[in-house]
Amino acid sequence: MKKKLALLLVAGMTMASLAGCGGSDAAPADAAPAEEAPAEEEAPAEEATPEEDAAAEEAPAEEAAAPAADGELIRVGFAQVGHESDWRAANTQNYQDTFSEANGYELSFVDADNDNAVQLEAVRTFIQQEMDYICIAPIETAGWDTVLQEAQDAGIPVLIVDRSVDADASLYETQIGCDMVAEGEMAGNWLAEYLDGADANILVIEGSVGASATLGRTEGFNNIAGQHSEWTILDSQSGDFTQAGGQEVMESFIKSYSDFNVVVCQNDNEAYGAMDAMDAAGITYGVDGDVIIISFDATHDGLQYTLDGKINCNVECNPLQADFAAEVIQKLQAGEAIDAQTVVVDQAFVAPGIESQYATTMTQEVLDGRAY
Ligand code: GYE
Repeated sequence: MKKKLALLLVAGMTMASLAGCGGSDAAPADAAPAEEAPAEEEAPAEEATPEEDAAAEEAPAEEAAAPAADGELIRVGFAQVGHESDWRAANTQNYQDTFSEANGYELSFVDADNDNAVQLEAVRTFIQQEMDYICIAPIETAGWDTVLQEAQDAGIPVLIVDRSVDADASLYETQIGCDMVAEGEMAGNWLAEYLDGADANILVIEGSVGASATLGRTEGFNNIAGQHSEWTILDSQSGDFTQAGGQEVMESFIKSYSDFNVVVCQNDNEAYGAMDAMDAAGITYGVDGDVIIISFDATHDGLQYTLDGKINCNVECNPLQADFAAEVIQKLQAGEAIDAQTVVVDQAFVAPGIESQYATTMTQEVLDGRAY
């Protein structure tokens, strides 16, 4: 299973690179360090030792980095959103595994706890510390121009990772992440297919206000909802991408609305909270229940609920993105051109018994292959 996982991940990474780079020569997950000739050096996953296999499950994207020109570690500052979700925990772990000293990096990690001011301060501290590179997973899209200009003036390349910013693209090197609008559209297209013309009274538990993940998923879902006059979006409130937030919003929805048949949760943790609230209120959900649940992220636990038929459809967002950032840094180190954007490719999963042209039907095997 682990070998299969490693192969799948390599295939996924390559696909993502191709998708993001328009078929460029982006190195796949286990390619050789950037300084060396790439393709021939690939180590096939089948040859991995059991230990390497285990490592692949935890940190599939890890690759040995070329050290800085002077032989010193490459200093990377990472201003992370926070620790609001299982997705975030997996993303953080992936960065810490990939940007390790063994791989040639010194990673300075700041958890901004979903606080914009803390995140801006972290970036300014990285500038003062003269980091070689700064990675920012922006809490919100807005408010970045000034600090990005400061980084540029200091000559420090910035990588915008996971989420995106609403700033002049000349102020940063690249953006790496999932296509959030496409994720929202995937959810909407699946729902249209599943309902097949039936009415929908929809409640949306959004992610954090102002985050590109929230804005994009909302926009994408609304693009499809706009094509369905038989759908009504009753309400849409932020659950902050947390389980507690999802529960709180769902509890208030239950007080305000008696007639709903779809709940869209913009991440898995919110879905857990929403399910708790519906359990407490005696509302049934999932394939055998009254309410259809759509979730995003497709983390391991989220997919367990999908396999169990509690979440009807779960749209993936792959948190294992650090290798793409490492690849960009290696290319910049080598003076090579980089792509302005890398789109990490996602898919959707549906509960057993559901067949969909937009999604993969969950099986135990799919769940066993999920590393996060
Ligand atoms: O969906 C959510 C996390 O930005 C894609 O942030 C990320 C989102 C993810 O808190 O679980």
